[in-house]
Amino acid sequence: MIKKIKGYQAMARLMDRFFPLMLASAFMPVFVLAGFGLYAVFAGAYFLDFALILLLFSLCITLAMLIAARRGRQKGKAIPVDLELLPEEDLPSHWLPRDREIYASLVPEIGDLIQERPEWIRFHEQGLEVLRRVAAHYGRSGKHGEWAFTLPEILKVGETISSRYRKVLREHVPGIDHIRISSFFLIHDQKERFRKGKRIYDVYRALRLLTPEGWISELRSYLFRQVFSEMSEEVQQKLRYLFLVEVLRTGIDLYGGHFRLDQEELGESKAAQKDKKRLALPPEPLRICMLGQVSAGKSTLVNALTGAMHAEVDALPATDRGQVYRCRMEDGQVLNMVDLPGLDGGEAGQKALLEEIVSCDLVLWVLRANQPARKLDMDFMNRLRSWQADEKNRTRRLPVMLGVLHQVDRLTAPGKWQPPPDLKGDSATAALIRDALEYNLSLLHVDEMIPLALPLSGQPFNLEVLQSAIQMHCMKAVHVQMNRRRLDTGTFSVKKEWERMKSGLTGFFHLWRDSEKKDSPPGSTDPS
Ligand SMILES: Nc1nc2c(ncn2[C@@H]2O[C@H](COP(=O)(O)OP(=O)(O)OP(=O)(O)O)[C@@H](O)[C@H]2O)c(=O)[nH]1
Ligand SMILES: [Mg+2]
Repeated sequence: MIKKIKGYQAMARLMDRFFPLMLASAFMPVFVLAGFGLYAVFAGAYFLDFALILLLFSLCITLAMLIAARRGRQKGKAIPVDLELLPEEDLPSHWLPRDREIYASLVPEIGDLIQERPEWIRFHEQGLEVLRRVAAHYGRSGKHGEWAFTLPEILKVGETISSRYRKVLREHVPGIDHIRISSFFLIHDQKERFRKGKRIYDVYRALRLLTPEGWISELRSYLFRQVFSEMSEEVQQKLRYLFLVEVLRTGIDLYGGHFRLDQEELGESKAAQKDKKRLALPPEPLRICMLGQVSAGKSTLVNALTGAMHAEVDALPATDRGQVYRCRMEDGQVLNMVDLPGLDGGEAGQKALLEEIVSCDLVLWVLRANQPARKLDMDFMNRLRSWQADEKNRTRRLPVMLGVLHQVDRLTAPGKWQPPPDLKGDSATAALIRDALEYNLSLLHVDEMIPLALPLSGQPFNLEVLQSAIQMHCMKAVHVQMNRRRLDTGTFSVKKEWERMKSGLTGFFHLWRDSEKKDSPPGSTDPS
């Protein structure tokens, strides 16, 4: 709501004819009143009074039209632009006196150039013209002299101008952050629509001016036309000027040989860059959610992954609400492990789970190997797919789905569990696990499924394989998070975050609880 109001105000500030539009709508009640007035004229026989008032109003309107026409004629006139936007002390300190002289001599020329008021679509030609003039000042006036730089340099020029211009726009154009380009397009489309029937409309208008409704509509359409001429010429001129000044400054850097000096990334060692990344604010932790039916072994898995007994483990339904365990990987990357309540088929529970799942980055979908009933899982998967198919969620990525075929030790008779040395081998247990994997994969179509056993007594089976699979999928999960955060907030730098997270995910996947990290030496596999 606040954003909307801000956008509204910004439109008003940028478009000097925005308020007249508001005024026009205020005339509507007057128009209705006019109908009643006409009735009163006939009913009360006020013909003379009416004619006099009519005459007076016609005179006023004619006067207003004359003024408007005069303003229209003046449109071709030059619009003065303040050329003093960049004072001497704001010029780059690495510029030599010669650069400053060139700058000073070219700024007024930019003032002249923009008086041609080129269409925005052809504005780049003026940018090139400025570059040409700078090149000429630096003695590069030969054929194609202005192109005396390398391809990476020109790309950098574009990048530099864009980033500087962005800053300039924010400084000089009030509310630019709150106006969507679509608003301008909307106004432009309206303008085009009005243009088509212009001729017939003009005749109709002339006739209509003889009636009181005519004046009002005329006044209203006049106001509309003013609004539809998009941003005011003054604002446009200011924007053109500021852009060309940025081109000029970058041109001076380029031809004056300072361009490299101005690039902060050059001269900075790799180690310094690395330190900078480490100093940056911690990125939002990846969210890994445990999903699965009641007693599938989610909490046991959290404990195994974090190497400790934190999550409540019970044969009876235990996790009645989501529990978050903040963990760290070996290299400092933070993860949030979310232990969710089991899928129990209840509508409220399913809804709550869906909310959790669509706002996480990686799902560990825990399936108890000896439980063939998969209806709850499949229903939930269908719910997820239809959530994504919904038009408003089309641009959202679903989290990475990693299936965990858990408690595979229960596929064998009690007391008979022997971890198979090779899952591809001929042993009966390996064959059982393969069948179960195939069956569950065919039902759920997750990205990958890893068999696992964490028997109470006995060694964990395949835990390292699961850890590497998580590690491998973490990169994809980062993309999911980028997408989610971009759509949720729209205010963070995808590039910066990606770099930060990527660098944090290169270490070996081994988790421990955050609070315990203080006591453990870095890289320790023992959480306690
Ligand atoms: N044999 C065997 N038992 C397991 C294994 N993993 C978990 N269990 C047992 O299964 C039961 C349920 O485990 P939990 O981790 O509490 O299951 P959960 O999915 O968190 O359950 P809810 O939170 O109630 O949804 C516990 O008694 C565990 O000890 C396993 O790999 N093998
Ligand atoms: Mg649990």
